[in-house]
Amino acid sequence: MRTGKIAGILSVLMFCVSLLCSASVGSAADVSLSYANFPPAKTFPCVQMERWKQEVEKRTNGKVQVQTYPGSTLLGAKNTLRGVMQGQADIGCVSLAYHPGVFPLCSVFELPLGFTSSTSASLALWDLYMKYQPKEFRKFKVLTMFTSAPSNLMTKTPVRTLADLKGLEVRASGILSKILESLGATPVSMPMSATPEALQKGVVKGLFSSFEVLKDLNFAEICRYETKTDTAVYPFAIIMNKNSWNALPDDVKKVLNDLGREQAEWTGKYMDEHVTRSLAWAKDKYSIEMIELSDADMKAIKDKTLPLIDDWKKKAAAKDIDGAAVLSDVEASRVKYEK
Ligand code: 3IO
Repeated sequence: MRTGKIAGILSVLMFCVSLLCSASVGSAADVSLSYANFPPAKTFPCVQMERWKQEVEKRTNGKVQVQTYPGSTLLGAKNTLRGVMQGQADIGCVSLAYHPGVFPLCSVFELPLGFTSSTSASLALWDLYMKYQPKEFRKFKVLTMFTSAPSNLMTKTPVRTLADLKGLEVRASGILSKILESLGATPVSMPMSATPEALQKGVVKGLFSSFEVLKDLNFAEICRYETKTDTAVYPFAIIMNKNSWNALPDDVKKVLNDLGREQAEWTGKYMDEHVTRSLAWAKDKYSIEMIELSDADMKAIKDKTLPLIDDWKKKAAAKDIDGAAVLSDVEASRVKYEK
């Protein structure tokens, strides 16, 4: 009887304490934002996501809390656009090349424009976005943008000459698939998140992307041959649901706006350093072979992919975009940031 009474009082007390705790946890953050990302947590789009979360939580003194969902746990590569538009996530990461025709202006970055680093391409992409505020993003608030490092071939069999590439099934996306096609390969378009299985099953014999995935997705184990082409990058956008954005207090909006360019640069630098680290790791662990093409093949890549720039211009013109002006702005940025 007595112990029963004490136990009763104790449980009421503990219940009150738990109520207090959950109330304080609930009020610590005024705003909670969900952030969907398609590839695995170790990859660079997710590393930059965690960095952005940390910075936002710090700079808003905990007023904003960000819940991150890597590895397609909230939205996958192909449904992030719709998911963020419909509010299934507040924020999402989009690889523009997965949506041909949807981004007629910013897809310019999928062309072989001669960027040699993710840092310079990311800053140039952000500048282009800020200058043109293209209507392809009108349904979203764009928080930041960045690109991969220049793309290279990672294959199961050696590609020592362009002739070795003929008919080879290689995974890419968007205009980068057209680059492969113009070089004689058989491109298979799919998101990066579908690539491990496609390589495993032999649906593709290699991929065309930046080298850091040799480590982050362990592709070095299956793709022992790496052929340097240093061609186009993959552009990315971090998009936010418009209603979620409009509901933010002004001071929070300012923090997020101030972070846009800085995040683009941070991600570019992280990527460039990580490519170097990943290549060293892949050499050490799997003795990958790095192959350089002949000068003649490198020139052939330039010549064969040149028509893609005109194709892009025509498609841009159909959407009332002055492609020549865009290309000359991007070239000016390239020169400025590659110095
Ligand atoms: C990429 C996408 C997801 C994870 C790691 C990555 N490294 C480079 C990319 C670029 C890209 O979107 C792609 O599909 O190759």
